Amino acid sequence: PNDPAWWTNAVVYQIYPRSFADSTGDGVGDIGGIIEHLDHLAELGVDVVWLSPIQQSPQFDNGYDISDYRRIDEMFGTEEQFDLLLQGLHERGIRLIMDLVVNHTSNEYPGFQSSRSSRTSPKRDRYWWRDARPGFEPGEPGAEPNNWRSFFGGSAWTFEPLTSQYYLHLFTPQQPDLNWENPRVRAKVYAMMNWWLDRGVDGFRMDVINFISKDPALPDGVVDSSGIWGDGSPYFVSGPRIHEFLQEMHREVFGGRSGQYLTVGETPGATVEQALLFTDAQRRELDMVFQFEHVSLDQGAGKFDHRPLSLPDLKTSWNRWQRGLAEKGWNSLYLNNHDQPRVVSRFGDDQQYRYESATLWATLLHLQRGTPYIYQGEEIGMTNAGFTSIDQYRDVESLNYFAEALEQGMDRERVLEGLRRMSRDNARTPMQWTAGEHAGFSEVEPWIPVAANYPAVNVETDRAAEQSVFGYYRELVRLRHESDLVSLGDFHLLDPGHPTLFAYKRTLGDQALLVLGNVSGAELGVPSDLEAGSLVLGNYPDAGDRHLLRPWEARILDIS
Ligand code: ISL
Repeated sequence: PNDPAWWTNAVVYQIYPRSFADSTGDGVGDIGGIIEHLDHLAELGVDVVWLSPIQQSPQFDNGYDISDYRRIDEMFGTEEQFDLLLQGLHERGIRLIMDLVVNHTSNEYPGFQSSRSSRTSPKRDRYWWRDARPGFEPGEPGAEPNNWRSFFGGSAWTFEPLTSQYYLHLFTPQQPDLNWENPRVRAKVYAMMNWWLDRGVDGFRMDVINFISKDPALPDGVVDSSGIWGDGSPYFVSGPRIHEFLQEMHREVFGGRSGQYLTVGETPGATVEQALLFTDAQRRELDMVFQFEHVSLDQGAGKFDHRPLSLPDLKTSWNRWQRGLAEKGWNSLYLNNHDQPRVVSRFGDDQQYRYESATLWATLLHLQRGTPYIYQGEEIGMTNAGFTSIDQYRDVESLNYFAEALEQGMDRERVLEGLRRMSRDNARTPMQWTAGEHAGFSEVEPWIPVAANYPAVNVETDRAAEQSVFGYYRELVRLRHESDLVSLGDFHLLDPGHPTLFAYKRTLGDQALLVLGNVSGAELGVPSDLEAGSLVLGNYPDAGDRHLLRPWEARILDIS
């Protein structure tokens, strides 16, 4: 068989540049700030950095709305600084992957400006323009071409009086969707990707890449609880030509290249079966995808409607993904990113057992088969923001939801409670470097408030502590690098129905590891058939009692 791909024992670190480190004193993180902290990444031992978008953008959705795909936004620094960053990473043996946002552009992208200018613009067909619904006056309420709801509230269509038609945007009106049916659109995207690879980057994280192929009929979706809006996802999630487009992209961008690249697709709503098609190496589409099943288990009717996580549900879900991508395909492993609340607050205990629960979740994630992703701040156990007032929030999704929910008569405190739990801003507060002013992120007031716990939770304090989250992550990264069993071994879930014990085995040849996690703040008896092995790594200072797991205790045991 072929040698395993280089990324099978790699660990990726995600940087959200505006919240990482501010080197210019304007309160916003930037490339210079990343350069100042390269040794932090090298010491953690990661192999790849994924940068959230730094290209020119009006920043309506924090850079996920790009207006010039080949330029660094001034707020993040200069072209030279970008090249220095790339060089600094490469010197440390770290690869760099860029965010590729090509389901949509910014509405300020020149191609969209031309497209919207007239019905006969040569670029008209690069976006989705449609007439009003038959029988309605263009622009009047209910006249949208279909009933799709946008992810960030309201209709997915915006009326353009200039030409009396509507354009499609699955996200905000400032993020019009590109029409991938148009071969010119695809050719432009591939040329741009090649341009970045020629500049030296090592691959891409592809934003909502499974949304790029839409059913051109754009049919109405089933109406949701609002009674107005419909769910268009059956017509754009893994749409009719998705595999054709990804195979074409692979051919046109990576086909003639011999370097070591990484592609990871963000694929909300993807099933295991679809993920297998995306990541089966023989199909030449993507190396791996981010799936969303495990981060949807604590949601009810919508994202802000909380329900408690059932551990058996999580085990069932992860097990299905581990088994489904065992022979072919590959998993990416994550609990955090810039869109998700912090795992230690979400599924752990961010007070008394912050260290223990942060390292427990790290263990359960990192000992699986797949490529783990660490989101900035996760490696020191950063918590949710703890915002109590709406004017602390910045995220367009959160602000739109707040306005819409109040308008619908929802109780203000309940809405704020939903945001406190689930807002994307929980992940976007400034990186906490020190106990000093503004957490060492900036010399001035940052663009978004620092979480109040920074005097206790910060890189400097954590790294000096006897029990350091950073130190523990470092061990997990080292294990993956050193052990074929960790990177390539088979996964076997144990005790699937247990409400608080998470147990699994990894096996490769005659080697075997047992992973045990107590997902609770109470002591837990170890089932007698699992009282085995010698401790490889654990999150308590001593091996403890083999019959008993302490609160949020995690153990990795050699049972070869
Ligand atoms: O966080 C979400 C909203 O509840 C997700 O649905 C998110 O919108 C989805 O995962 C797509 O995310 C990506 O594309 C968005 C951007 O806002 C996110 O930051 C990005 O990760 C539009 O580009």
